[in-house]
Formats: sequence, structure tokens, C-alpha cells
Amino acid sequence: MQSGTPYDAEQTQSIIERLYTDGYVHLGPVLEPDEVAALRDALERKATDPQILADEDGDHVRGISYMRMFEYDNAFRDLIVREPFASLAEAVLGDDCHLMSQNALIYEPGMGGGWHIDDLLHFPVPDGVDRHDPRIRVPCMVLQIFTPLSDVDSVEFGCTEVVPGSHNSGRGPNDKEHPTFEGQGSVPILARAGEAYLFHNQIWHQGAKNRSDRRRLLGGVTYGRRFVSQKFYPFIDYHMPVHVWEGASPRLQRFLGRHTKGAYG
Ligand SMILES: O=C(O)CCC(=O)C(=O)O
Repeated sequence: MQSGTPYDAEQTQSIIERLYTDGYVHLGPVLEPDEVAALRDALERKATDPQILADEDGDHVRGISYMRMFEYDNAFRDLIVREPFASLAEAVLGDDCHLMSQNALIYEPGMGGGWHIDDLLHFPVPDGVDRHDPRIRVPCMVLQIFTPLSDVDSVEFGCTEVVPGSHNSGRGPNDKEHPTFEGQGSVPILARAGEAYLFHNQIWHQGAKNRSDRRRLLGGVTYGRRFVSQKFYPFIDYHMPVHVWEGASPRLQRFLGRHTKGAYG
């Protein structure tokens, strides 16, 4: 994995503005073909690895999700500090942010669909209130960065779809098939392998149904603020395998959860 280059201050500011306004930003091409190949190879190996598949207690696979990819291959581990991702995560979530999870996805033909926000609705609005006050930014606690590992340059391949601005709704999706927010319907994020996009985890989104005959593979990193717990099963009993630390820079170690002392502990 290359180290990459962070965006300059102006570009970073513009991306953050768009993140808070639209809830998502398509960054365009980021990874080189050999990086995509390494990530894709790691995901395909994990998906067919007899040891992984036999280790049910290890919680390595949940449906279409391949969990804790940083454990499996250093290409995924080093993606955590690949620029411009790491600097963007720090700019949005703070210099003490960390990796919350790293699940890669494989959609076989026919799979996909299901509008949602990730995990919890952080700031619900009561009935009778239309949305969050537009003068106030809905804080971003969890930032999702995705990089397709197969070309998804047409909707039939099952791209990520988002409803722009819906992170401001204070609600979950308002329709199972065609959610809209303030008259705005869904937008497909078409991207070739190695491009990247990010979103506020409160945006309404889905991985649209893969209507093609080829698999869709998706890698990425989910970053959280320091106070958001890392989600590594089995949680308090989780021990990060020693090999993950080997050769890891201090910054990568922090992203992996090796924090200095802070609030509450
Ligand atoms: O597959 C996608 O494009 C989106 C995946 C998704 O919805 C999620 O990880 O929460």
C-alpha cells in the first residue's frame, strides 16, 4: 500500500463542507491498480480461506461482510493510514480518532438492497419537527470511507446509493424503496475500482441490488471519534493479534486503538 498524499487545507475544508451539506463526497480516483489488486486478492483469499470459514467463533464472516480485514492482510491494515483517508478522518473526527471497524463486502449477483442508516440514529427529532435546524451541523461521529474493488460504473452492478442531505433528517429512511428528503431522491455513486467516496454514517444509504452477473467487491475503512468504541468481536475479550502491530507506525498504532490517556481513562 502506498502512503499517498493528503489533500491541502483548502481541499480538505471543501470536502468537509460537502460532507456536512450533502452527507457524502465522491473523492474520485485514489488507489493505484496494484493497491486495488492487493486488496481484492486479500478479500478473495479470506472469502475462500478454509481456516477462516471453519472458525465460526472468530466472527470473520457475517453474510456479505468480511470482518476485521486489518487482521487478515496488511494491505487492509495499511489502508487505514493511506492518504488522503487518514488525514480526512482526523480532520472530521479529531486527531485522536480511531478505526471503528473494517468490514469488506462481497455482493454476489442478485444480492443487495435495503435502505438504512448505520447502527443508531444519533440525533432523533421529535414528531412535528421536520428536520435538524439547517444552521446547525449534525455532528459526524462515524465516517465511512469506501473504495470499490470491482468496477461499479453502472447501476446494474449494484452501486452505493445515498439520499443527499438525509443525515439532517433526524430520522431513518422514510420509504423502503424510494426514500426522499426535501424532494430529493436517491443518487447512485458510480465508481471504478480504486476510486473512493465517504459518507456521514447518518445518511440514508444502501448497496443497491447487484443486477449483473458479476460480483461486486467493496473495501474501505470505518473511522470513529475516540469516544465511539471500537467494534471488534468479542469486544472486551478481543485481543488484537500480535502480527497486526508488526512494523506499525505510531500513527497506525493509534488508529488501531493504542491511545494515550484521555477523558474518562
Ligand atoms: O454496499 C454498499 O454500497 C453500502 C454498504 C452499506 O450499506 C453499509 O456498509 O452499511
